Amino acid sequence: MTETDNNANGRPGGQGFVTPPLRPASPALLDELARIVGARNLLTAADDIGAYLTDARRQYTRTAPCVVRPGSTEEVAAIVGACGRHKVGIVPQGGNTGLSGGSVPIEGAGQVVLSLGRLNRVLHLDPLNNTMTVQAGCILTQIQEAAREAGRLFPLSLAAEGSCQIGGNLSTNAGGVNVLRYGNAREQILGLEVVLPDGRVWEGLRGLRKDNTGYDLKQIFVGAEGTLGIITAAVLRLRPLPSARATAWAAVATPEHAVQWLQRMGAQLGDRLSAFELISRACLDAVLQHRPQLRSPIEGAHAWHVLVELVDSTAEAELQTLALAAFEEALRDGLIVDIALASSEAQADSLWSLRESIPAAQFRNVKHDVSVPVSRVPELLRDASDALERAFPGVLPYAFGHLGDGNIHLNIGMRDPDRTESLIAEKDKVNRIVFDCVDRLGGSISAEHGIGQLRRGTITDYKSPLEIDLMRGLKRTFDPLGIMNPGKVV
Ligand code: 2HG
Ligand code: ZN
Repeated sequence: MTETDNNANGRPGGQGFVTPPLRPASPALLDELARIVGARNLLTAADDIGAYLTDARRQYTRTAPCVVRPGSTEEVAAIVGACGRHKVGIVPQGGNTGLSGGSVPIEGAGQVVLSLGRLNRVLHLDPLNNTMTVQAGCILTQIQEAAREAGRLFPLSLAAEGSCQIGGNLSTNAGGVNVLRYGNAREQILGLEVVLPDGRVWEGLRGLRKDNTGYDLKQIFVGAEGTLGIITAAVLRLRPLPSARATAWAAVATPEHAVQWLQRMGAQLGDRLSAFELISRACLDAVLQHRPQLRSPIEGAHAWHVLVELVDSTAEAELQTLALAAFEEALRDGLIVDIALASSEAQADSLWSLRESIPAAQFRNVKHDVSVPVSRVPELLRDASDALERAFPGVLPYAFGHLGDGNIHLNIGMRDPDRTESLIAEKDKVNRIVFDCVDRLGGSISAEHGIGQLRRGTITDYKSPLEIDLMRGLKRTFDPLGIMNPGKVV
């Protein structure tokens, strides 16, 4: 099944989930929306709404009758109520940086895009409770900075942090580079405020670390990609701000060595380990070509690299000493071949810019965001590459990602770049090969990028009918009219 299997209402046809038909937004609904938010916050001109209708990866360029920009939770609730009465689908949107098309409409359904960008205030910071209450449209860097100013850390960190919004991060359960130490977006919240599909507001902005009073409702909305309701505010968990950081770039002979080194570092340094990113030679080469001003931190052509970061609340020198001892041991035992330890913040940042340039350096190919148990990552890399080479001789896998979480971005191009487009034309077959390997190893076909419209037709092949049934049951319970982000997830 592909994205084209979404019918005009975004309903999964013939799969046992029937919602009442939805309609395209009518002029009467647009009038109502303009009354709720004021005419200047209802965008309808093609030039004004274009940027909201193409996703970050430029996979989908859609049409929509309008983009509505509420300025308060009450306005969000009123919009949802109006769309419900008119039976019109709503597409909640944060920074529109998602990678699976969850934040842009499906084509031809006349859906209303609801942008949360004006809900951008930090509402409260409680340094003794280590919490911060924010509106959904706050940009991730704005939140990180507010936490830092209070001497705290908000640890969620990802490439799009300068433009993604916390509501979107939570709705997609974003991952990023610090999951190893701090967990996914899911682990960063204590409470939520959510506008439900019937227009009621669930006021769950609690700052409690213990609350054992039945189902954990907030977690149902995290990762639901706006299909069960719209997150309008959140109580975030803050952490102690580390005072020391050690960042290094290592060459390793094989992914097996990298996994063994990861385990060794975990045993030696515990949760000081905050990032452990695997980078294949193809990725590093692509970055050096794409950004010629950057340099490889290590001489020689090595097949695999690891960017490792440790943080602590001790003195910088103490952490550096611990790190050096661990790195020397790894070199002596042959777990790593070579290593460069950053000796300044600037050097650490330039190691990170190598890593962060990878997505742009290999933009056009067949992308996968998969996870398997950490122990099985080497098998995944080998099996998938072998199977792809058999089916498409001359493939070039760009493998990189969050090895510490078992999450690999396995993006497939061709050694001869002129043949990449013909591989992209066969992306369904490429996906199948990769996902079948992942499935055999007990993995997930979407580790951190969500389902959106990109993988909606695929999850039914890799989740059990029971899981799909339970997910559809939730959807029906929360959103019987099917107006919330139709055509996404389930
Ligand atoms: C990353 O880890 C992002 O850089 C993007 O998840 C991955 O572009 C990609 O494939
Ligand atoms: Zn990633």
